[in-house]
Amino acid sequence: MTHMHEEIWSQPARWREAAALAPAAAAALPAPGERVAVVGCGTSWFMAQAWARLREAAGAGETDAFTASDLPADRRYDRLVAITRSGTTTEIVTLLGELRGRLPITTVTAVPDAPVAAVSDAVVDLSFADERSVVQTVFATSVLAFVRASLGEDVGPLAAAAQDVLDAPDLPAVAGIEQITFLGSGWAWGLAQEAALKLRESCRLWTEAYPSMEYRHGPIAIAEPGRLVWLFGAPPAGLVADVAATGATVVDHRVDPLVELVRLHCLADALSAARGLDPDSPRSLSRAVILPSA
Ligand code: F1P
Repeated sequence: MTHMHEEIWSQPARWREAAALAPAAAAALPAPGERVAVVGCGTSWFMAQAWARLREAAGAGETDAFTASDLPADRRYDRLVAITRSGTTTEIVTLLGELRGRLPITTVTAVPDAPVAAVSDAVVDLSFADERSVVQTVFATSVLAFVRASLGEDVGPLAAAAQDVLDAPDLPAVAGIEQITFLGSGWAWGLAQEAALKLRESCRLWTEAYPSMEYRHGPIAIAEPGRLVWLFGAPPAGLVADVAATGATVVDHRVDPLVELVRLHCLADALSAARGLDPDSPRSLSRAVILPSA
């Protein structure tokens, strides 16, 4: 059994732990109304995108998300939030070092004594959700469980729904499917991008992701039999029929997008095994990208 498998199946318990942490961690998080930039790389960037849209939707304040290498230099924020499982990713450590002292920095990490801590003003310790697999699953979703609890949501029903999916995943048949596109709107778009990344990393599958309303603006041109379109969250009017008309398979469960990401994890687990791949050590990837100094 792979580490990724164990980590996927640990998610409901870790989400409950993450939610329980929220009250004590409140002082480290942006205050309501603060203008916030959330940064990350890879999976953590997609979680940053979801966090930004969730925070704005909750009315907690204007929030932008950037990859750590691409924060516009002239933007003014009240606080920077960084998400990094390893706490060692070069772009994160570099950016925080540059911004330290110019605005408060909160870092959410699985390794609270990693180099990132020295360039942060506050650290949210999610070490209980650290992972041994290179491919991230439980750390990323625990960050969002923590965020949602911090924004006042009851994570208990989400954890229960995730457990139901793990018990009976109801996976789409993907034998013979050569390409999958993931679609989502609002905060679900970050999760659609994460779903696409997960299958690239763990299964070397050709995947793409778009905001749902963008799909008919070009990407639908590749939809055809043998390809699959997977919807995260409720789709816009008419989209399912338009995709079905191409002959592509449509996956449309309409459950909470975070719970749907767990179903995707189950597919990544099954498909990587079927393809004889090791998701714990995927080709060309490492736990963190640590670049040589220029
Ligand atoms: C982020 C990350 C992962 C990716 C790969 C390299 O690391 O880009 O998302 O899957 O393993 O690292 P981190 O900053 O969250 O530790």
